[in-house]
Amino acid sequence: MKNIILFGPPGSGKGTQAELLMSELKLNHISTGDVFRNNIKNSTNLGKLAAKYMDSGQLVPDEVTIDLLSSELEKFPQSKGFIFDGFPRTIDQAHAFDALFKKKDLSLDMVLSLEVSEDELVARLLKRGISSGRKDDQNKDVILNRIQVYNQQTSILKSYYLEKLNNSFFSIDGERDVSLIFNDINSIVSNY
Ligand code: B4P
Repeated sequence: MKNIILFGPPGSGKGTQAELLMSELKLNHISTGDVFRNNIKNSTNLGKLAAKYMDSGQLVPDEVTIDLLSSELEKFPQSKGFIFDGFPRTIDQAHAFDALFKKKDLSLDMVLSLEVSEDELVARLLKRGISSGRKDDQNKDVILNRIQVYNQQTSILKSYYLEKLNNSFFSIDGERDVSLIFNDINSIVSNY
């Protein structure tokens, strides 16, 4: 079983690389952002709540996101492993994740951290905003807020996992062609 966290700021390519890795390794892909967006699309209570935060670039509250992650894991009891994309995003989420893994007797194998400059993140997200219809990608202030939230609440997890996993934390230059980034990720994962 392989459990991998794809880590990085908004627009760093987590979703893009997770899709490629999922088809290569036949792992389950859990993207908290995708689950929230599906709930918004279907106008569920969770979707209505999540939209209030996502539209302005804030994080959805930890207790909601942690419960969601836990129930997503339950959906795949026979899984060969998971790619976590967009979770954890706060230190409390990371602690809850540790507790959940311990309870389920699972282990985290590696964290792959995509490094991309702020200018490139803004450019990518604005570009996606034109085609995707995603509200949080259409407004530069919201994008800048998401990056600020990342810097304030999420980036601290790099040192958390670096200390926790040591040799299994990998920083990857995410400011290159999608296929070059994937080649690096694939070789890290296959040599692990
Ligand atoms: P997410 O859905 O996780 O979205 P993201 O961070 O914007 O996207 P990602 O990094 O996956 O970028 P992608 O590959 O798509 O989160 C959205 C919101 O949900 C959050 O702001 C928050 O409100 C909420 N949320 C989610 N998880 C949460 C949690 N755990 N706790 C609380 N709240 C949570 O790439 C972006 C664009 O770049 C795409 O258009 C892609 O085509 C392009 N791209 C990718 N790689 C490229 C490359 N190498 N070169 C050029 N372009 C590239």
